[in-house]
Amino acid sequence: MIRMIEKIGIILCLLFGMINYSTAKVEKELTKSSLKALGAPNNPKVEVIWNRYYDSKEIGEICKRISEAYPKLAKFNSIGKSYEGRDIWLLTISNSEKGDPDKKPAMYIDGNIHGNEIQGGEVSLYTGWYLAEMYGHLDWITQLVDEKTFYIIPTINPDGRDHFMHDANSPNSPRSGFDPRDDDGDGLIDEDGDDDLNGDGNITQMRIKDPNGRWVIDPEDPRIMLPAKPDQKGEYELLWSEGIDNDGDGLVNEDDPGSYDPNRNWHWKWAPQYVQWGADRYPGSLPETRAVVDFVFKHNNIAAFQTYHNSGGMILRGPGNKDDQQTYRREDLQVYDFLGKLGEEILPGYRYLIVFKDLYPVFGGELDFFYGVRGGITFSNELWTSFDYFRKKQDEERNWFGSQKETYRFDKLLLFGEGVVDWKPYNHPQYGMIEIGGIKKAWTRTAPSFMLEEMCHRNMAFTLYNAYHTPQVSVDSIFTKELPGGLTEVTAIIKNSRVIPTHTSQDIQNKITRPDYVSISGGKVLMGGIVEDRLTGLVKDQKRNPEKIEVEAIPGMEAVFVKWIVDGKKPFVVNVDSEKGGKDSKQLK
Ligand SMILES: [Ca+2]
Ligand SMILES: [Ca+2]
Ligand SMILES: [Ca+2]
Ligand SMILES: [Ca+2]
Ligand SMILES: [Zn+2]
Repeated sequence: MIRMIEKIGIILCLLFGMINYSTAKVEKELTKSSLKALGAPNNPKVEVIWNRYYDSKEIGEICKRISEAYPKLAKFNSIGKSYEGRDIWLLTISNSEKGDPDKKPAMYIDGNIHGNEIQGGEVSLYTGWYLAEMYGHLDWITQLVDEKTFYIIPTINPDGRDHFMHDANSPNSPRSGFDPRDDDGDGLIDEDGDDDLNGDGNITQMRIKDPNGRWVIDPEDPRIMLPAKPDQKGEYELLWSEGIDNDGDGLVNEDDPGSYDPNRNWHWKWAPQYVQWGADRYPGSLPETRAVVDFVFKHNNIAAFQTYHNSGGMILRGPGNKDDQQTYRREDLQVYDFLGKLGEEILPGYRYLIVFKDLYPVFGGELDFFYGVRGGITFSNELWTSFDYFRKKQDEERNWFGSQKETYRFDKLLLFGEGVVDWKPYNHPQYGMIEIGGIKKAWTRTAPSFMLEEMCHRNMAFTLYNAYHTPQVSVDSIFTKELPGGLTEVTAIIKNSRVIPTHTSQDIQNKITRPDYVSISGGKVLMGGIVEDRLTGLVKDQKRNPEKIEVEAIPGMEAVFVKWIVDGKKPFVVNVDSEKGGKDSKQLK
């Protein structure tokens, strides 16, 4: 066969004189002689370089390539448009030949809600790619893609992402989307953002020599500015972010594009702008928020949610504010703790934390929305941590300036200075002679290339276990007992073989998704109900429609017993149908 192809190749070469026969041959030889490293597909159908960052158009193209290479496993579409009209791409991964993906227990994954926090996009995309490529090669992955559905939205802020990548920015800008807002209330919109004065594609810092300033140069690394000690004479004043006063109001960079916080715009414990900066006008005021809200409301099968931010090495759960603590009940906290601790093991240097207690209060956050309104187990990972610099644990001694030293040290020892712009003089129209320099856009919050793939893989592994532990219902077994008068007592054991219940306690309390249904067919059902006490056999009768028993929830790793009195004999078929836990049926012949 190969000979044949070679012959055809040679003939084509002769015919057209332009077929690159030798390249094809070299690739084949390389694949044969190389040793497959574990943890990645050997010969991926879709080649993607995982040590770089992609803009929203490229993300769409990669999703498209995956869906074209694996039509059975991957679907690609847009859930809506951003303010500036970019598509919000969705990659759905599930084996569509093993059931409707929208009816299987599902895991939702998104990234990059904050415009500058881009690497969640790559982690999400890598997850979709890995699942499709490894399907059929690893049993555990194959089963996961057969049983579950992954809804993957690599960026829910494509405007912020693309502006971060293509425009001059600092590592911290833009956090916002690009729906214009008048930040300073002067009647002009987005009139004075940062300015890339030295044209290097980065918004760094400005400093000015000032004998009364309170900043000095670090004697160990002249690129670092340190605050003067209480008894030390200062040398410089810091003027913060690079720019000029564009509108002549005396203030520099006071009205950036957008300037709201997309992660404060959600319909759970939302608070207005004067309580929570960035909340914007009302929950769901942003088109990107609305697109995601509409999507998740149409997908009751989502049992677990994951969102990606940067940075800090955290596996965060809610609540976002302390007044919301009673929402997280004991039953759900057991699930959170189990998965959160698993995450700490998979992600060295990451800590499992609670937003309001360990970070800061958040009102109207996306994570609280997914748990509060949709009842799904939800985590947010803060990707990239200073632990990754030299794999040293955080301690009390390493304050902000301590870790700043490590940031520069890592840059010096491993990036060879690529992450920092050296201070250089600049003649500023408002300030006169100043100096510009500091951290580049692509350093401190995003991983350098050689660490990006590991970040993708480890974070993906965490979400794969979360997806694995979304509820999975089955009709475990059916027993019958013949009763006088041609009646039969049928008992079915309905199991959930995973850690997440079919309804979290938040879901039950707020009746978010319908009950699970356990139904029987074959014979006329006279009575039926859930067995409340397995020892005594006490049954709670369901008066209406006893052939379709409503079950509030099947807890994680537990079973529910359902009993019927049926006028008739075998065969019987028992079905279980759970919105978040999937479906199963069994026949007793
Ligand atoms: Ca303004
Ligand atoms: Ca610059
Ligand atoms: Ca101004
Ligand atoms: Ca400006
Ligand atoms: Zn963030």
